[in-house]
Amino acid sequence: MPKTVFITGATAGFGKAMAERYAKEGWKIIVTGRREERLEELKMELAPAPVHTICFDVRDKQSCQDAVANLPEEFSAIDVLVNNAGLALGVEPAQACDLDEWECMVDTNIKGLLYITKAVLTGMVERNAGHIVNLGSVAGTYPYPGGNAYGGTKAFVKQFSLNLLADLLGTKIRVSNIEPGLCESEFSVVRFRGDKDKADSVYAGTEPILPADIAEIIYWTTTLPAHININSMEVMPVDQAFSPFAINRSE
Ligand code: NDP
Ligand code: 8X3
Repeated sequence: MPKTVFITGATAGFGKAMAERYAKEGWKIIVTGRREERLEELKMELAPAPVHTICFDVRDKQSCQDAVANLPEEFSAIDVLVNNAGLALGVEPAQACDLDEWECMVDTNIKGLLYITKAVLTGMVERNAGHIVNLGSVAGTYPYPGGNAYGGTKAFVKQFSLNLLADLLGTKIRVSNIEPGLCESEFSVVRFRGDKDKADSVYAGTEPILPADIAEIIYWTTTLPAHININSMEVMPVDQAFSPFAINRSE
């Protein structure tokens, strides 16, 4: 019996690569995002794999609930939920940030993840089976200039994932928080509000992680024996590491 994976934000980057990875293994795939034509292209690319597309914005609570409630029967028993849809907007210091952009990150990365999780969790608990994978980030652990609200949303994802595990003790449901570092996708294009040159400069001269690498890690995480749970996994390219504390010197 093929398993079913529900991937939010599969029109680009990690989500698209995950859809390709799970399809290769014969899974049933539910893919979501706001760009309908990209969802249709992905469905065609993955054919004849069983793919169900749902076009909606994860910031809309009702749409999230409807997306899960109205799944066709053959896709309705979700084995793996990947809460992947998310974004960063800007790298300006907090004092120069746009409050609407902060709200957008909170609404997408936190509230959207909560809406989908709540909608899917009910069925997982009834079936006493399932795996929720959340896309955190190294930005949820390590502060950096300009990380402000984005890092804050990913710190929420980290703690919420751990707290879910605490609540689900005694069930067979698994929860994992995958925390990537520098990965090349549309992430930086979105972060720099469509400025492709600025986005490219983030990855220039270095070897970032690619979406297919994250897809491989998440596929592995969700196909380990059922008694094993990866609580969290921090993943950075070999070309990325840490810096000393910054110190202001007035003289
Ligand atoms: P991409 O920008 O390539 O993809 C983001 C996906 O999220 C798109 O499919 C987009 O679809 C979807 N999305 C964004 N906002 C919404 C929304 N409001 N409603 C529905 N879908 C939405 O980024 P990545 O693949 O790199 O990022 C995926 C996740 O991984 C994010 O949560 C990100 O924070 C996290 N991450 C990324 C890292 C990186 O360096 N790339 C590192 C660490 C974590 P559409 O626009 O069609 O709605
Ligand atoms: C994305 C990684 O370091 O650009 O979550 O914030 S970082």
